[in-house]
Amino acid sequence: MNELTIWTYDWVPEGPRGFVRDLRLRWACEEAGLTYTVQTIPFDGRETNHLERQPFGQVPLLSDGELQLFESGAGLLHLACKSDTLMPPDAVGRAHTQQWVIAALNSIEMVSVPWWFLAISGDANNGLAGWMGKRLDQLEDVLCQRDWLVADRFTVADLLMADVLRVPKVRAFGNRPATEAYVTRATSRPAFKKAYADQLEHFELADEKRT
Ligand SMILES: N[C@@H](CCC(=O)N[C@@H](CS)C(=O)NCC(=O)O)C(=O)O
Repeated sequence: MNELTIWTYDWVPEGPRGFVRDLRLRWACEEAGLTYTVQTIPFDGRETNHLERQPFGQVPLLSDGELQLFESGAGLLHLACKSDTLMPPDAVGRAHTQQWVIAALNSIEMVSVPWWFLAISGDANNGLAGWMGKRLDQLEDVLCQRDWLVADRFTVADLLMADVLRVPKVRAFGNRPATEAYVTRATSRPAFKKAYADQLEHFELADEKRT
C-alpha cells in the first residue's frame, strides 16, 4: 500500500491552530484507520515556497505514493475511496456523499469564509450576513430532518460540513439548534478529538523549535 503523507505548515500563529485544514485529512485518516505521516512546508515564505505543488501557496497537501493532491476536498474524496467508513460503497451513497462534499465547499464555505473574514474585522453584520444567514437556515432545515447528511450514517461529507460549521464565529451566528447538535455530534467523535489534539501538539512542538 502507498504511504499517505499529510503536508501542513511547520508552524502557524496561535489564531488558526485547531483550524488549519490539514485537520480534515488527519480526521479522515483517523476515522478510516489509515496510517499516515505528517510533513511540513515552511510557514515563512509560504506564498512562493511550494507553488509547484500548491498553486495558491496554501496547505494542506496529500501525498499517496507518487500521487500529490492539493485542495482539502480533493484529498478527502481520495481518502474516502479507500474506506467504506468514509463513504458508502454503493453508487447512490457515493454520489450523495460527493454531492454534499461539494455543497460544504461550494454552498456553505464559499460564503462562510468571506463572511468570517469581514466579521473578524469587527463587522459581523457585513454585506454577506444576509446570504450567510439564508444558507445556514437552509442547512438547519436539512439537519432538523436527519442526524447525518447521507445514508443515515457519518460520512466524509459530515466531516467536511462539520469542519466548515465548527468555526466559533460561524457557530455563534444565529441560533440553529439542529446545526449546533450536528457540530457537537461530529466533533465528539474520537477521530476528530485525536486529529485536533495532534494538530495542536504539532504546532506547540513547533513553538519550541522556533524559539
Ligand atoms: N480551498 C483550500 C483552502 C486552503 C486554505 O485556506 N489553507 C489555509 C490554511 S487552513 C492556508 O494555507 N492559508 C495560508 C494562505 O492562504 O496564505 C483547501 O480547502 O485546501
